[in-house]
Amino acid sequence: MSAAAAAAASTARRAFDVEEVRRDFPALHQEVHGHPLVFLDNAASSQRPRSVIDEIARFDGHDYANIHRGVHELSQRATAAFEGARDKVRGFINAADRKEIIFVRGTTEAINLVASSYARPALNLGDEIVLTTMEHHSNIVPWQMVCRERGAVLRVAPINDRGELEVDELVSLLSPRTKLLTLVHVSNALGTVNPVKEIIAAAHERGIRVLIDGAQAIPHMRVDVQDLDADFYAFSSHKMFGPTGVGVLYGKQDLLDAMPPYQGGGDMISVVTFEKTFYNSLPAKFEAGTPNITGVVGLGAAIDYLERLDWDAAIAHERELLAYATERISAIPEVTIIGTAAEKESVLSFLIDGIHPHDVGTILDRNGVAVRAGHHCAQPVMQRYSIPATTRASIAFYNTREDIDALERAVRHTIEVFS
Ligand code: C6P
Repeated sequence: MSAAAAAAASTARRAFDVEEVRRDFPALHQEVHGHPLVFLDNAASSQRPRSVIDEIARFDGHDYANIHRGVHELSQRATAAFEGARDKVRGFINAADRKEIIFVRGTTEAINLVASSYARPALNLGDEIVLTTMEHHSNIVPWQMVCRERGAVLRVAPINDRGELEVDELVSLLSPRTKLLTLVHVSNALGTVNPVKEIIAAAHERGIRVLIDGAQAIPHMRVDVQDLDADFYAFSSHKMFGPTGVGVLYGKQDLLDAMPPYQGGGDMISVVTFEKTFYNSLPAKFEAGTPNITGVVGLGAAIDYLERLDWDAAIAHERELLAYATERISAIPEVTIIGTAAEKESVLSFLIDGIHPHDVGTILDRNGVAVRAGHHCAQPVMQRYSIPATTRASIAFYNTREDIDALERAVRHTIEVFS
């Protein structure tokens, strides 16, 4: 981008004003059980701004048709919107080429794609895949499945009591038997931010490729896949203010080119005969069948929204809120915070003495405060702490100090109810 274009883009970006930002999110302005909604379940799915909701309605009402197939006007408009979203994703994560952006259903499918098309052909008896204790089930089970099939094994890097990865121990697990290292960028259960750039460099020194589960990182930091030098990076639209049912696998072009297709079907072929089929080039090779066209267009609209935000200010606001929430909630004597890493984003997981997290979540809900209670699809994290579950408040840039105050009041009320 030229200096003049960069200056124009930065002036076009809005200064961060949380009250103004909140006006963009219609779902935030409602009462739940007679209380103003306090939405602190953003790590599960974030709310969508009006611009995303409107763009989906406009596209569906005006430009919708199947893509890549039609010679007619609507199909061409829909194809342009779909492929335009790919360009937006490329720019958003600074991928080198639009061919490196594969649209999938979400982080889960992105990881399954790599397990199936990258790991399965590479794994032999006794080979290893290295991951960490703090992975989401989506970044455990696909590897278990493919390891079982190929006679390979998982090696698991430990975390310390604060919920930080033991990086030296992880690096010591990397060996000539390691066929892939896969780890989460930001833990959904603990909020820990892993030093992925440093870890990727250590893996690359040993010739090992790395997949990063970026589901919880992408809404909270600027991710630059080239700067990280990630080989694969997976994320979901619905955690970054876009619609559900769509996500992205970023992969380096040479790796994706060398991988076999994940699924067979329409769009991923160039020539089909009963004797032999020739596959399409990237990215179509990995996008068999009619995709979630509207979802991809909605993701593009979410990126447009995020590109207009003042990210530095939004991130600073979120960090300030997390620090405030940590201070307020940890000051309650009955509360224990699970996950106290030095580098954290967005997530406050906690226990209240003698009260099951599901009961906490239910009473918080009665007070208008939406949180998640459970194992957060990260049972090995719960096993690490010998607990069944936590209550998890997760912050987005549209939350406020008043939201945290309401959370604190609701937590104190919960303790009173049970005392
Ligand atoms: N975590 C949560 O409440 P999908 O469902 O495919 O969009 O994302 C799966 C996934 C993978 N990795 C991480 C780190 C995640 O946090 C998630 C989804 C949600 O924490 C739902 S379980």
